[in-house]
Amino acid sequence: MEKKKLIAGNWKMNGNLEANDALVRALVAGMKDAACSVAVCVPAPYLGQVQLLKAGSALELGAQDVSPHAQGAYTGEVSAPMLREFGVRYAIVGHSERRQYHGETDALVAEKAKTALAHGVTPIVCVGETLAEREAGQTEEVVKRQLAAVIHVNGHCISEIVVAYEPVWAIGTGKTATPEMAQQVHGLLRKQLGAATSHAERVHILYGGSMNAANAASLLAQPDIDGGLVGGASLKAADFLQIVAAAS
Ligand code: G2H
Repeated sequence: MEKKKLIAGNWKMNGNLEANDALVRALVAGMKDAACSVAVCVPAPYLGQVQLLKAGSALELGAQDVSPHAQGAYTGEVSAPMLREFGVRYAIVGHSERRQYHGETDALVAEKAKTALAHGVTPIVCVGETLAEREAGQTEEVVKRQLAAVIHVNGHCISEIVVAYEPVWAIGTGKTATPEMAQQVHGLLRKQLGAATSHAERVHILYGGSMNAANAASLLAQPDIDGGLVGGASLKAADFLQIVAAAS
């Protein structure tokens, strides 16, 4: 059976009660015929709101981060069991903005992925090279190192993760990797997964980085691009729904 594509919106630190209401209602109404899976990863305070708004629809809920700990004295953290109480299916881990602004290391990202999985939340593990790393010819080495950190912690249940390849230089910049550039890295990641698990074909490998209504179809046509992690274009229902249509 062919794997459905997955389109996940990453709202980042955007939204408010009124705008979220309009956006989620429009998504729910507009995705009725979608043949792909659709999720929105929303800021933690809005999880309850979006959980209620999406009730009864196929829209899945995601968080943008998760604690490496299940509970305890960790001020400011949100745990995977808390996320589950709000019906959260996915949590982004290791987004480059968290690696860059919050000093998240490969080891921390792996711990977050492990804890999420243990509590029934699927981690969307982000990997990607900076412009300097690409120009230095280090793309393969960087993404493999980032993915290996997670695979080695979670070797037995690797098929339960989602991987997102997000070249850092393409994030929010309007510059997109060409479909061929993205496919080349996705192919490498698939091969790496294949060396670790017999389920590599089942793993969704998403592309992220200025995906929009105009470029989605050509990216999604690549054999190892199983969906998208969409930032800016996920904040407008019409744009996001066009990406969903391109994946359906
Ligand atoms: C990459 C992406 C979403 P954007 O961060 O994860 O954002 O589509 O705005 O580049």
